[in-house]
Amino acid sequence: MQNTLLEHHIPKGLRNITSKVVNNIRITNDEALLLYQKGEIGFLGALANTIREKTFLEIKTFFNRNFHIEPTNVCVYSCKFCSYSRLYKHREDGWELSVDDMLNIVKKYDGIPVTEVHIVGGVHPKLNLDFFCDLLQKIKAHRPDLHLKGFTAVELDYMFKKAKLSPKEGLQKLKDAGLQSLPGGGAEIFAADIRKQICEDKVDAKGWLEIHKAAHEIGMHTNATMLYGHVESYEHRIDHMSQLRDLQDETNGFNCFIPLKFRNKDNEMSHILEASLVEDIKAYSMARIYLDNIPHLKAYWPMLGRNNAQLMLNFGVDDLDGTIDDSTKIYSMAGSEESNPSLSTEQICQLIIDAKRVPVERDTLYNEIKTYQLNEV
Ligand code: V47
Ligand code: SF4
Repeated sequence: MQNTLLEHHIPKGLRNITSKVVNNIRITNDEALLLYQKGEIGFLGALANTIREKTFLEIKTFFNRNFHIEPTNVCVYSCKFCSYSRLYKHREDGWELSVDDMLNIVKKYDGIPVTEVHIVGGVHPKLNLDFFCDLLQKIKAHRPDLHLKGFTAVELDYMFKKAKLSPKEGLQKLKDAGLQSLPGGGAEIFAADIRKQICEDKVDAKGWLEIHKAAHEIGMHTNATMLYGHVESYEHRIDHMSQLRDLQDETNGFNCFIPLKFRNKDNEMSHILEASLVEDIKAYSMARIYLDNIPHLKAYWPMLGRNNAQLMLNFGVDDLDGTIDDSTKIYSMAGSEESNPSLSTEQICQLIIDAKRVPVERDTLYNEIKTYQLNEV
């Protein structure tokens, strides 16, 4: 092992694992569990940061300019952690946008240099594959340069089953209509015993992974998430990340991993205390240490809060997502302190610079658009 400062602080029992991590050797699930159980945050953070700076992009820190469209919050499913969905039977609480409504949202950004639209919502029983193909085609026709990222595997699973298409056939149709990549939502925690407790009626782990695999096989990149800090254990988190690491070995189609902190406001899991900041730091650091084949680790600031997202830049994170400046409701409704998530390019760059990193605007596929210097912000 290199003779680094780190060496003097290695906790008992973690010397071999540390040596593997700093030498870019993959760690096993048992080793990850030991790190989770025995590593304190300074140590885990130093490891995660070492990997991030050595293997992934030194101190570059990415953000993009994007906006979100949420077609509906009506949902046939009943995930217990969800503060956002309104069941079909309570439709008076829900909204449902037409293709024209959504096109009007896109038109609001005419002349504004956004590069991506992120389209995710509830699973409405009446909105089908043809509706979304029509939407994608119309957005593309209006603004061909906008990258269309959309639909969680949960929405896709429902759409494809209704259309009686395989994931590959359904995804090909969406791709032909203009879809370019998939966000990472709906993964939660893969283990069946946890899904049974928190989201028993939607697509299972096998279905989620099949859809992402099919997307990778037709040339789309996708993201992956993990909802942490509720009823799951460290073992469940490692099992979740291990299924992602295995698929990534096969397809290399995941661009980034996003740990999503469970927020407890106004949902059926409100009695569960939210994870502490120490646990957040462990979740992010461990993700960077364990997922040696997923290039980017994103802190989604509207959910984590901008200050904690900034802090994570020292714990393996190299991406803060976007300068979202519209209404991303899913987190404000679940209790994030970011009740109106909006950060200008200047503000996001300042957060990054204050953490002694270099802000780089990227597109969805992490092509670099512009590196910002201190005096430009
Ligand atoms: O799957 C729902 C999560 C996800 C709560 O790919 C909650 O770039 C915390 O996946 N507390 C959807 N989390 C959002 C998502 C996402 C967001 C930003 C960027 C990307 C990307 C993906 O939101 C759901 C679920 O895991 N979620 N309710 C809650 N109470
Ligand atoms: Fe529906 Fe998604 Fe909410 Fe689950 S998390 S109830 S699938 S909107």
